[in-house]
Amino acid sequence: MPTEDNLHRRDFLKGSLAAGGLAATAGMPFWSRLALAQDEVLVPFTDVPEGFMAPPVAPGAIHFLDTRHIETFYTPVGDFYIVHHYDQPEIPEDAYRLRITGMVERPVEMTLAELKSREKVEIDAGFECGGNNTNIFHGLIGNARWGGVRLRDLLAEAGVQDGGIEVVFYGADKGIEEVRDVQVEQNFARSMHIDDALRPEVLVAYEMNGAPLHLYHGAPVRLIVPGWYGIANVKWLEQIHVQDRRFMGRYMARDYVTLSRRDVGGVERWEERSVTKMRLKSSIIRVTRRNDEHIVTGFVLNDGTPLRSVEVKIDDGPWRPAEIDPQSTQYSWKLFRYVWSDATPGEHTLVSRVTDINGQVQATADQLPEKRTRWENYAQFPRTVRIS
Ligand SMILES: Nc1nc2c(c(=O)[nH]1)N[C@H]1C(S)=C(S)[C@@H](COP(=O)(O)O)O[C@H]1N2
Ligand SMILES: [Mo]
Repeated sequence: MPTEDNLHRRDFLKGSLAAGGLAATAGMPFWSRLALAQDEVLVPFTDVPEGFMAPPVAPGAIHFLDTRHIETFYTPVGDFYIVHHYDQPEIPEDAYRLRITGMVERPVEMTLAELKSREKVEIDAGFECGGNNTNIFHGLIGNARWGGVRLRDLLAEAGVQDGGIEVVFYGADKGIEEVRDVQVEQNFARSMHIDDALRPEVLVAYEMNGAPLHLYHGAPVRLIVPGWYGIANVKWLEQIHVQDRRFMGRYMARDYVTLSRRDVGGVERWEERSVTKMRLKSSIIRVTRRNDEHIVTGFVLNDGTPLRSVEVKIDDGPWRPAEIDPQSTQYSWKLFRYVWSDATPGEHTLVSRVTDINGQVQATADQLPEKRTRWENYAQFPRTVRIS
């Protein structure tokens, strides 16, 4: 982006938010309304290559956000990132069945209408893909209000048997997988321990931002596991299976597995760990100018542990406290902003870091354990801008 780009033209985002049926954020502090003021302009990042563009939403395509243009607390459905590993199955609503099988007293098979007749819960949850990366400026990210039924209510209805320790979630999408040299057809599947499955915030969701789930986001039903990386949120969910041992499918045991060098009880080892809870992370997404003031905006994601602070550092200066959007909830993304009133012309490096109430501090890339896989990128992310 070679020149300052007036963002005000992008009001289609606001339009689609209204279409999603969400209440306006009247009464919120002015800074939690992210749409730019008429006289506010985007300051160009010098680390974004010229011509960098987010891919459009299209059938079969991956989509990520241009994080410079995040303007709303709830990501409009039409701009929420999209990741899928097989096809995007179209399931007619009247043909849909959710099955609960395995180590349960009363196996369940229910229609969408039957699912919707259960008590409905809504929760804000933001998440990112476990493969989100700095080369796309962390664009595999979104925040939405999800509506559905608590997984634990459905499991209680089915009655989990003693010894049922693992809950497996199967999507309707499938592909050919190779295990050693054998090729078989498998559906997308993920699993979790029964204790995680019984967390009250885990939803079998059929709504996103007040509307039925869109095909690309798993229509008609998906799992939402607040606080976990996106991979946990199984789309096109058709079967929940309880079993007495760990599930070892590709996306649990072989893929979305972080290989890093860690201290394992006093011994340094290369360890493989399944991508589950989101790690504590913040990132700057845009810098704007309005009159003499510069405003640095960013996001925080984590596993839901309350935060203590978000801070911004400019060049070699001190860490300065940023404000966290009061609209944030435990599992939403947390947008933050820092008003930079003493910006001087020229190139500057900006970086953010977040600290949670347990005193865990977002580390620099150098401080993190050595990692050999592309998953879980949560280091401090320095950005560069040019102030004119
Ligand atoms: N059935 C199914 N669910 C899936 C996937 C998939 O390939 N198939 N991809 C997962 C991954 S890796 C991510 S990051 C999220 C993305 O959800 P979204 O496309 O709604 O943003 O869905 C998860 N759920
Ligand atoms: Mo992902």
